[in-house]
Amino acid sequence: MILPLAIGFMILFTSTLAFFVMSMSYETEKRTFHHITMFVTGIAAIAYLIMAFEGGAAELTLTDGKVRTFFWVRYVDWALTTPLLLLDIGLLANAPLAHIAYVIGCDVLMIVGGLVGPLLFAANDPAKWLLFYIGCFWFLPILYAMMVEWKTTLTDKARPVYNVIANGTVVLWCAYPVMWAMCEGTGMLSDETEVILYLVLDMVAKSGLGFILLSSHDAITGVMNKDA
Ligand code: RET
Repeated sequence: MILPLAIGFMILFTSTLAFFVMSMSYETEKRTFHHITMFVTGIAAIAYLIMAFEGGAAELTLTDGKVRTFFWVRYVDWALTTPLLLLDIGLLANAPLAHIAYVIGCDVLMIVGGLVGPLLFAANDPAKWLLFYIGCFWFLPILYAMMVEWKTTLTDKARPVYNVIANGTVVLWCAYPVMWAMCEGTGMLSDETEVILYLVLDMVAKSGLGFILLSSHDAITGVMNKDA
């Protein structure tokens, strides 16, 4: 269990440093995307380090008596980092800040829905699943923003990289509620499998898409120049 979590920490921490170095080739006022993306991987690196030390976890007994390790610190990580990821994507799309803020609000409700169920009602299926469905409900406006609304405000320069990042994010993010259902929900997957699958998802969603975004010089400078 410790090894994959330590690997996660190392990848995320190295990505954070790499994003910082990449930011140096831009003028200070054009480093917004670098800073946001660095905070995402920086926060997640701390969460992985905590998990590697077996912190931020609780032993939960599900309805059928199965005992699982629930890493609630993941949700603290997500509550901070998914808003930042949406800020990255929304800014890339040139979406109005008020609309990005609305989507972030939905995102926080989504994460809270996933967190409080297992934490407070591990052995109370109706309560746990109801909170999960509420979380899923708040996921819908997020998907709609990325797949429809934000495509209308895009600039031509940002369009190719937006499509890669937004489509990638939609696909990856859809895997998280599925993971919730198979882990916290039903306990179908073992603790080890859960750690490894989340590792893969988190690395691609944060470090992988982060690298794609920050390597897209034209898109970044296009959006930043518009701001200036
Ligand atoms: C929960 C359960 C409630 C319903 C939904 C969920 C979605 C979670 C998502 C998490 C994304 C996390 C990321 C982490 C990056 O490393 C909270 C599991 C819809 C989309 C991108």
